[in-house]
Amino acid sequence: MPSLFSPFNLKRITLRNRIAASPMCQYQAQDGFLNEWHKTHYTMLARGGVGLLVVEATAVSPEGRITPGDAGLWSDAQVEGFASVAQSIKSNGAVPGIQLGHAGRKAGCTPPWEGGAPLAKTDPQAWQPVAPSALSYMPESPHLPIAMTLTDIQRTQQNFADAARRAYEAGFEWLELHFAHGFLGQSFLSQHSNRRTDHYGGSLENRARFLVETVTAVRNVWPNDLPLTIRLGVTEFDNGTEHSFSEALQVLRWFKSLGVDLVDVGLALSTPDEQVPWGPNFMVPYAERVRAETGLAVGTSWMITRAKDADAFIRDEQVDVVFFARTLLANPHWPFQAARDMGIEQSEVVLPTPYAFWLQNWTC
Ligand code: 8CM
Repeated sequence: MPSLFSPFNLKRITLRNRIAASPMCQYQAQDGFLNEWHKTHYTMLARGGVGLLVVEATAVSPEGRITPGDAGLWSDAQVEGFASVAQSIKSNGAVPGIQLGHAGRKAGCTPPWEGGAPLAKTDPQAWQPVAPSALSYMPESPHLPIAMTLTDIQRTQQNFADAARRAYEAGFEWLELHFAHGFLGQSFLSQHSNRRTDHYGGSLENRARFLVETVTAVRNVWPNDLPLTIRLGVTEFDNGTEHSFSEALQVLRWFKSLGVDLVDVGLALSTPDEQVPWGPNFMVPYAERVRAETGLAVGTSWMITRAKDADAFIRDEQVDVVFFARTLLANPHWPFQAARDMGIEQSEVVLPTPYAFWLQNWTC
């Protein structure tokens, strides 16, 4: 019977357990380049015992950054820093994953701890965001994104493919495309942000076209024997919650036919008015339905903090992996503590010997 501490196989990859570190933006990069902050941070998380570690949202182009401090893989020169991080994650027993994204109309902001608002137009670091349509996320924002031309769309899809190739060259073994949280992919899918009248807007098939073509472009460069996964916001928590959920299921079926292996079931966050029903484990029922109705492997996150809950979700085959974020920031050794709380023998949990010895054997 699977449990939180059972291995998980996907393509040629085996995770040592079902605990995954969610992509968590650090906003500490410069011009997209990683540095010592990232190396220490990711090494620490990997050493703590997670099975999968997904490196933070990494922009596929400079204008796709959420903030000026985002990680980026839009140039070959950036590969080296990522390779060093991937190598460190791997040598500490976790599978190195990476999330590639483009923030679309949510690009060009200050980090959350400085307010998260769009950069002032006079700020030398500011840039012009692009989006499916010239509609801002905040209704009365003076920062209107520019509607992408067909050339912009094709270039951005090529940016995704090029960044995926670089991620592979850097040694990553698990790829997540960020099509959630109101960023570019999600904003093409949502009727709230996509008002295009060409073949990228209107019907579901048209609104999904940007995502489907991007997945196809990435699939062509990302090796077939490594997991290709998508974080998709599966529902807009507004008057059309069920409608957007059934649309997402259809999109996921298309993704499956293109060779996508797993969905990281996320939020849409398409408009500031969404009434997200925050609460412990609230996305698990959606993930379970995605798994049952598409046959895709799934993971989810959001307010899952208790090992016993996570273990039950795996055991009951509601999800295949569980993504943790703040829980791991607060305690990178949470996997070890979780195993202990569940009465699991040390041999089943990966903790480096110098840590495990003292934690297991020092009794006074
Ligand atoms: C950053 C800010 C806001 C989000 C995010 C991120 C990074 C990754 C992600 O979601 O999946 O919603």
